[in-house]
Amino acid sequence: MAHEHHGAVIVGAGFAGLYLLHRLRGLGIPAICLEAADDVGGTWYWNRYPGARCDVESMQYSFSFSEELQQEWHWSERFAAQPEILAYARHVAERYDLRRDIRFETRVTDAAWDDAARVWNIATNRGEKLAARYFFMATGCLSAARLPDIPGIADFKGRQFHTGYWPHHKVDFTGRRVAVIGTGSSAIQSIPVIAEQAAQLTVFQRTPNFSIPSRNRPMDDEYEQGWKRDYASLRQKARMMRTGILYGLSDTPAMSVSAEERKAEYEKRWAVGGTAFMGSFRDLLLDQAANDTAADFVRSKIRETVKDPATAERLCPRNHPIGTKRICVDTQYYETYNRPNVTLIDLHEAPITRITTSGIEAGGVAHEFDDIVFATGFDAMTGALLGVDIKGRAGESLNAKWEAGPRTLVGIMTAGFPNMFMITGPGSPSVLSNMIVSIEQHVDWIMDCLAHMQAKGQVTIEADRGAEDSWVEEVNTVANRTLYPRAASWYMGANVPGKPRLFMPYVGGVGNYRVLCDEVAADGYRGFHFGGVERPAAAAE
Ligand code: NA7
Repeated sequence: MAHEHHGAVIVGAGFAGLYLLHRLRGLGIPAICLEAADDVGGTWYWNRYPGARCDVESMQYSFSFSEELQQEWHWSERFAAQPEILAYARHVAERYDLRRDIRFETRVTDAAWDDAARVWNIATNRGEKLAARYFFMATGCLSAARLPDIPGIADFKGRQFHTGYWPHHKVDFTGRRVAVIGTGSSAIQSIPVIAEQAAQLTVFQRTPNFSIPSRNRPMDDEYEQGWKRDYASLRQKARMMRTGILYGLSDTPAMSVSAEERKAEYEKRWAVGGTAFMGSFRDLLLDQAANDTAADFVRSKIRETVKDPATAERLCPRNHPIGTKRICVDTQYYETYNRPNVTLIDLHEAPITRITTSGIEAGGVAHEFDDIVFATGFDAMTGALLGVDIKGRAGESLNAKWEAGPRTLVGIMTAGFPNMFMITGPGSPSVLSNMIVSIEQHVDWIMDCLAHMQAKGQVTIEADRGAEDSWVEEVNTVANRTLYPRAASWYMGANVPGKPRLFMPYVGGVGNYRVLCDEVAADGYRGFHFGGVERPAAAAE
C-alpha cells in the first residue's frame, strides 16, 4: 500500500496532541493525529474510575496559550473531577476545530526513519501506512496500564476492572463484595467512593502511601475571578516554580525552626489541603531528618483518624521518605477505614498467592469477591514510547537503545532518531510537574525550533550523542542529590519487574529547566544537529 504523506504525524490526542495539532497548523505544517481511543482526552479519557480527580488545582490545570480560552472556561470545583476535565479537552478540540485532523481508534504499531527520503514511515493497527517529515510521540507518561503478574487472573469469574482502563458505562458496586488491589493515587481516590456503594470492600495493600486531604470544594467565585483578572502574570509565575504550580513554597529549612513551629506549619498546610504540603519547608526532599518530621506528622494524622490502631499502623508508610513516591491527595481516604464494611489486608503479612475463580487467596485464606479492581498502576514514562516499535537511523530500535534505561537530550529527542519528538519525555520534569505547564513548554520550544528550521531551510534535527550522554548524567546527578532514589517508585521503574532502575524525570525544577531549554535555543540549539537543506520554493518550480 502506498504511503499517505503528511507534514507531521502526532501519536495521541491528549492535551499534548491537541496543543501540538493547533500549533503545527499555525506553522503551516499539515499534521494528522492518530489516537487509539474513540475520543480526545488521553489520561482523562481512560481513567474514569470512581473518584478520579486531578491533584493540581483546576485554575492551574488548564491551557494558558489562549486568553479567551482561559477566560471563558469555568471550573466547578477547586480540584476538577475526570468528567469535567474530559469535557474541557473536548471543548478545546471543538473550539479549535481539531477533530478533522484526528483519526480515532487507530493505534500506531511501527515507525521507522527513512534516511534517504528523510521521512518517518508509520504503520497502524488498521493497516494504514503514513509518511511524515516530523513524528511526535504525545503518548503520555502514565498511559500503559499494568496488570500485576499474579497467577490465575484469567480464572476469575466475577467482574475485573483496571482503574486506568475503566469502562465507559457506570459501574455499580451496590451490594457487592469488592476487592481493590493497590494503594496508589488511583486506589486512594476510588476506595472512598466504592466503599459507599459496596456491601464489603477489601483493600490489598503492598506499600502504604502518604496522602494529604484535598479539602476539595465548589469553586469560589471570588477565587476564580482573582485568577482570571490576573491570569497572564500568575501563569508566568507558575511556569517558573519548581513544579509548575503556583503555591507557597517555603524558603526555610525544616530544622532551622523549632519543633512547635514546624508542627504549626504542617497543621496549616494540612488544613489547606493538597500537594502544597510538600512546600512546607524547602528541604523536605533533600534532607532525611527534615523529611522525617513531615512524615511523622502525616503518620500522626493517620493514627488520629483511623480508629483501629492495628489498621492505622498498617496504613502508616515507613519504607520511603514522604514525597519520594508521588504524594496522594484524597477525599476521606483514611476515614474510610473506620467503616464497618471496609477491611485492609497487608500483603507483607498475607501475600497474595493466586486469584481463583471466586476470589483472591492471600496468607492461606480464600477471600470471595464479586468484583476485583486492579489499581496497580502503569509502565510509567517509557511504557507507551516503547509500546511502538520505533526504528531510527540505520534501523536502530528504541527498545534496544533504551535497554539500560531511557536516554534523551532534555527529554525532547533521543540521538539516532531524527525529527522524532517526545512531549514530556523521560529526562524532563514531566510527572514531577503540572503536566499542562510542561506540555505547553515542550510544544512551544519545539515549535520555535521548527520555525527556526523553516527560516533556515533545514529539514532535519537530531540530538548529538555526546550532548545526550551529558544530559543523562545531569539527570542522574541532580536526582542523586535528592531523597527520590531512596524509594522503590515508578519514577525509578521499580514497579515493573525487569525494568531498569534509574530516576527517569528531571528533578531540577520546572523553572530552571525552562531557563536551560531557552539557553539551549538561544545558543543556536546547542547539542542538536540540523541537516538537509530544503531547496528554496522558487528554485523548485
Ligand atoms: P501507582 O501509584 O503505581 O499505584 C499502584 C499501586 O498498586 C501501588 O500501591 C502498588 O504497590 C500496587 N501494586 C502494583 N502491583 C502490585 C501487585 N502485584 N500486588 C499488589 N499491589 C500491587 O498507580 P496509580 O494508578 O495509583 O497512580 C499513578 C499516577 O496517576 C499517580 O501518581 C498520579 O500521578 C496519577 P507498590 O507501591 O508498587 O508496592
